[in-house]
Amino acid sequence: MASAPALKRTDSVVDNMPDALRQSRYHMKRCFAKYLEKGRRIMKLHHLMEEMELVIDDKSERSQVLEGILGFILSSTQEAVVDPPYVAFAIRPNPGVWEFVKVSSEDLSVEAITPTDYLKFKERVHDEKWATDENSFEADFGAFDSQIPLLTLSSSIGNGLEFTSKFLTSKLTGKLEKTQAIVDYLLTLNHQGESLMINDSLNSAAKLQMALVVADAFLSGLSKDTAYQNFELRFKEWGFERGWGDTAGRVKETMRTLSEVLQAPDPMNLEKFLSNLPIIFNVVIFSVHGYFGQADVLGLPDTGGQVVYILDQVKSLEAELLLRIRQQGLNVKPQILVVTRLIPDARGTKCHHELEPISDTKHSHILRVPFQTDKGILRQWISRFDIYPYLERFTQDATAKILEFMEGKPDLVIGNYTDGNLVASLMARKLGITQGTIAHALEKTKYEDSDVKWKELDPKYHFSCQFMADTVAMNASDFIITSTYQEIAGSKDRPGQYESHAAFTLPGLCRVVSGINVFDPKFNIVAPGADQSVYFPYTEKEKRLSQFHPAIEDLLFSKVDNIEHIGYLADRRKPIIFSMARLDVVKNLSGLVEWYGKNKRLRNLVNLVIVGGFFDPSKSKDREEMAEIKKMHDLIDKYQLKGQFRWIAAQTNRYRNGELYRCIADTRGAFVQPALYEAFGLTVIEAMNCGLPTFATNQGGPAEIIVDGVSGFHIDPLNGEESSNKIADFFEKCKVNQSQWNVISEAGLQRINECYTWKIYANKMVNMGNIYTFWRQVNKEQKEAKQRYIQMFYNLIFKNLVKTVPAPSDEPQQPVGKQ
Ligand code: UDP
Ligand code: LCN
Repeated sequence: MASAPALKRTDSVVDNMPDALRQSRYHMKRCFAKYLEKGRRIMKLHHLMEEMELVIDDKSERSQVLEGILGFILSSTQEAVVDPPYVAFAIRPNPGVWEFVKVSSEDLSVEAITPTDYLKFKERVHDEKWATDENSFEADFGAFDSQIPLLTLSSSIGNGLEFTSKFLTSKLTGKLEKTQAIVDYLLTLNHQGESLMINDSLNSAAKLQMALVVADAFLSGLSKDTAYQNFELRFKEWGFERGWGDTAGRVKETMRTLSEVLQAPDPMNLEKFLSNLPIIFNVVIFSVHGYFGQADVLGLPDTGGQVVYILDQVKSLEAELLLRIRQQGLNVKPQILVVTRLIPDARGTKCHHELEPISDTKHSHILRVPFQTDKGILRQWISRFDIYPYLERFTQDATAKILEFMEGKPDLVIGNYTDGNLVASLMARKLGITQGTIAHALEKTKYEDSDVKWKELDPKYHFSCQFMADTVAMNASDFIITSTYQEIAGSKDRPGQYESHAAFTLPGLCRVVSGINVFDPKFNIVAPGADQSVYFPYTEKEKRLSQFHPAIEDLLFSKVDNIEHIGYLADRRKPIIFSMARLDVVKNLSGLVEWYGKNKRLRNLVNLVIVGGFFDPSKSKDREEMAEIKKMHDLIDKYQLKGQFRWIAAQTNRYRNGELYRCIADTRGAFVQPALYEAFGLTVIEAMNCGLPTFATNQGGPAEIIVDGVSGFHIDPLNGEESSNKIADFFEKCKVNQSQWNVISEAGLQRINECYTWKIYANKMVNMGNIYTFWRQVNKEQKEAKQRYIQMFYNLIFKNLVKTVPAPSDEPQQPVGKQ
């Protein structure tokens, strides 16, 4: 599209559009007439453009029309609804920012409309009666958020913690009495009934401030290393309890920070003080669906990166809690419980065991609770799409087990994916505890028009349950963690996963006129890492796991076909391009094989190795996977790949996988992640951690992980020719200049260490747990009102929808790949 002048910040589309249309009135009238030709319908941007091309077939005339504001408005249009004589436009000038207008095709007049009106336009295409019924059900979660401060810039979305500290600071600023909220909060802190930080004798800001002055003078006389126990009794007399620090030095620092906050609050000190408070000891993490285990589960239906993420998260979180608790001077053992479903038909995994300690942790466990029905315990795996009928009972059973195991309430509950987040919301509500939400991937944006077409899709996916559950959880949650910006607010051209819940409609069921606001400070981008004891650079020779080398040599280079590998590499001197994923359509491994097959230059330069799925389609129960397996075999034949391509079945040993990435790096090869869409993409950071130059999809998370051309490369999964040439160009350059490869390898590692480590993650996670717990307290009344509304929504809408999900038959379940 022609480069168009951007709208001025203060100008809205509705102000600019009339002039823009007027300037090209003749062509626009014809265009609108064309749009109207097919009657009511929803059009995407490419439809609008295609039909415009038909009307204005002269290229230079067209570019003239598209120059200026009109081009800008059209390029920002996500969607339009034709409803003669009107065309309604949903325009997104910036991430998270939407404007809705309706244009009359008769006189090209433009009128701003509300999101509700726009949704009604959409509904009319699918269910006119419902759309025009004045009493159709509308859900408005935003109505309860009038007191919630919102971020203003698109670029700030996802920096919620920083913003919350600033807002809290403003609430506490002014007279000393305004800081009473902190004192009241400190008075509530305890561990198993034993007060922490202060006791009732310091029940006002003035008393606390005085006591801090006295304590500071006293601490100045002690050496920094003096243990807290040495002055504990004296502090108790002054009203202080344990939790300020383990040594005089640390206590003094915490007290100074609080003194400064009481004197004149500033966001940095407030965040520092709240982050270091002893608030979180016991954490529950829900990951309900799939096979949750520490071995032999990856690649099983619905079981992928989420499991890897949570196990690594637990290790880093426990280490962070242990460190903080020690520094707070407390002798408390933190507990983290990952709660999942117990599956009696465990298919060779440990998913039928109730309790399992988590490796490399001291106090963390997996707790498995079965799904109960009227007929007893559900034995088999069921797809995440069919899981809704079991969740309420599961929450009750799990809550009872958790309370028993932890001997009390957890301090924080974190949900994962739709099912885990719903369960976390129900439990958090019941126990009155802080809740964090992690989606990994929301399903809604993966299917075009999945909301308005819900009736069509529901029998297979039960999206009505899923979207309602997601909306409940994201509204109930105190904070939301995402791996990337795009997960919240997308990119310039594509709406984010959360953003797609801002306003949507399920005609005949519910019009969500305000589902979530991506400018809400509950959103935080906290990217995961990869376990650096497993995924470390290929250059760290002394750490390399050489015991795996014979097996990897066999995996890559033996000439036999067996159940673990097929195909072979005739010229082993060539570098290897490598990919590893579940064999889902969206992962596009077959796409990569095709690109490679078609690109002679690339084939001459490198070999291709793929890890994923298995080779016999008749053994798969998943239709998608079956088709992918067949496609892979066809491609091997079609492009005569024998001798240049090795296909290895899914691998479950992460230590050996780590070494495999490094062995690929030894060949001076690269990792390629060609997914049609990837929410985050753990394999991308695993490969980069091993020093393997990485080419990854520009659709989704990897586009943020990699800085194109600096720490790796972006590839367009929809343009195989361009992508395969980009890879070939790189290897050609490396042939001429060996150092090219090292430059990208090292920059990839640098990027990881700066942004994608579990240490950074765990630190932020505990800070969030602490600060949002305080925020929750400060915002108690409003939160309660919203909770009531959410509960009503859950009871009146969600619970009815659940009844439409059929119980599984005795047939083996149909696994559906998880993106
Ligand atoms: N993985 C594996 N064996 C396989 C395929 C994948 O161990 O055959 C691991 C991979 O190393 C990564 C995870 O499974 O840790 C996949 O996570 P990712 O975020 O890439 O994708 P997801 O499967 O969650 O969509
Ligand atoms: C789910 C996905 O689809 C991946 O993109 C993520 O990396 C994984 O979860 C872990 O968050």
